Amino acid sequence: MCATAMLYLILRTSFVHCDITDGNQEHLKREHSLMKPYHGVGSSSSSQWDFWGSTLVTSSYVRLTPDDRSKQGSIWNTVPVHLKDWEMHVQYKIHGSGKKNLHGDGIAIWYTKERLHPGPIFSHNAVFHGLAVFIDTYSNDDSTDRTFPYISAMVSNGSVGYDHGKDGRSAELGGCPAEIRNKDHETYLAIRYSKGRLTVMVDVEDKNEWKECIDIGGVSLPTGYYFGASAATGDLSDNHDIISMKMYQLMVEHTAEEESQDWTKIEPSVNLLKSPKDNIDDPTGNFRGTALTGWKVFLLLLCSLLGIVVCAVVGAVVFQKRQERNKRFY
Ligand SMILES: [Ca+2]
Repeated sequence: MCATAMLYLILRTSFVHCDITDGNQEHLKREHSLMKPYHGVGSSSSSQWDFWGSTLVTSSYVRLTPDDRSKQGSIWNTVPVHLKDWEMHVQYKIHGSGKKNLHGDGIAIWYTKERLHPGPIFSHNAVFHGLAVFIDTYSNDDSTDRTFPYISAMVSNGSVGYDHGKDGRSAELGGCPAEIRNKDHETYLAIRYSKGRLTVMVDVEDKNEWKECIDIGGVSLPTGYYFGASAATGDLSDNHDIISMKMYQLMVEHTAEEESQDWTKIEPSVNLLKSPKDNIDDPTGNFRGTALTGWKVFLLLLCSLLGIVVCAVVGAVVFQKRQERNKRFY
């Protein structure tokens, strides 16, 4: 059983490493990417990125908020994304003078219909259409048992908003804790969307190695939405810096039926086989789920085997009794 589980884990890990884009520059989409030294960002009419609020653009980073109270900042791509399969790599750094648990609130990465909609959720509106990935550094929910910083994802069609007081837990699709704050190096996040599958990967240790954080199927996202990043501070604060956002097109074939569909009309949704709550606080959920299934199969086999043994014993006893009875008659 243990060997099967280990083999699964190894296969799964290697799958993830093979499957992620190699960062092929040919597939880099410059119109959706933000890179040093950020020429023209926000300052010209031909700029492909707008910035808002406390955002400060230097030649080596884009600071969404400084390490000061009550700041809100965001940066938005002005060009809608018309790729069906993509991968966004975000290089960022969250750092500040606050001690453990005395810092906030984090960065959100958006792929939404709305752009530049300031609001209370990491300086964006709580109600949105599309995808959000939260790098949440502050636990708003006192009763939580989870470790922060925590990375989570949410897809919304505008009917459900992000619950800031509960760190978005009721609507999250999955997540993982990640020690991303005050590192000596920069940290990375990859969001991949391809063929209805959403994968979020993190590289916290700067080892050039992705670690899976979220991986779920059944996700529908349209084309024509915008990428953005936003951050906010409250009573507690941090520097929230974006170093780069690099967008890669994934070369994936689609069926003729999929190609003929109007992808801009797709409603953001998730067709979960299990409820979102099952994903909570269980970054190894898939792995454990498989092991559990393995145990169920094992128990089923054991029961079947015991059943066969019992039947055989009963059968043998009955047969012997009959033989004895027969013997008596002859
Ligand atoms: Ca929070």
